[in-house]
Amino acid sequence: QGIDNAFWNCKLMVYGDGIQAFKPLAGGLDIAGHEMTHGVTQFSAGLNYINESGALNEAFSDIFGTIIEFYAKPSSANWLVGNEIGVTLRSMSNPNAYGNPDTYGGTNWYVGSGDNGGVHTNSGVANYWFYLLTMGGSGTNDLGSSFNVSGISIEKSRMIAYRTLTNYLFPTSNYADARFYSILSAIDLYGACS
Ligand code: 0ZN
Ligand code: ZN
Repeated sequence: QGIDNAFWNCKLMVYGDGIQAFKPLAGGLDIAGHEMTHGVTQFSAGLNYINESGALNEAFSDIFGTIIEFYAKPSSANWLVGNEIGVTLRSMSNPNAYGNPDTYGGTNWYVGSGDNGGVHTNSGVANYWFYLLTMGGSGTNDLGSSFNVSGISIEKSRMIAYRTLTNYLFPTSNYADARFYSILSAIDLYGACS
């Protein structure tokens, strides 16, 4: 009671009932998906919940939480995490809007020991990866590299994300590993040069 949060404790999920702005957290489909994905990650890649591996762990929870929302509620689904409970915590389409980075080492990239090394902050980079892969987009990132990505649809992007998480990543995987193995997963699924 009186908790504005939800978590997976390695065995079970806990959902707060929300205090003022927060409605009961079990009411958010993306939140439930986020917490359940922590269980999937624990028993597959086992990403350590600290620093870059922890940021990837967090991102996969946001990614599958959002995939579940799009699957179950296609007409109202969105790229925000938590808006169904009255408070938006993160944006996958624009991580900067909530103080998180969209670029590795870019604006808002967290260096420090809080929040297990910024796991809920640096997740923004992989969240934005999944958004771009799905929806496409173009621009110049914080490091001055321009990009132009054609979205491949969530039906395909979710397969790449799931294969990366469950077939390849391991407890100490970092962002460079995620890059390498997500490309490998895409090749496995859709062919070289796809
Ligand atoms: C975290 C687990 C938080 C937790 C950890 C709670 C240990 C108690 C013991 C997670 O599953 O990664 N909860 C999610 C989260 O992103 C819940 C979201 C999906 C609704 N929490 C963030 C955090 O704890 C954001 C957040 C939620 C927050 N409620 C808050 C931030 C209240 C500030 C105040 O940072
Ligand atoms: Zn989480």
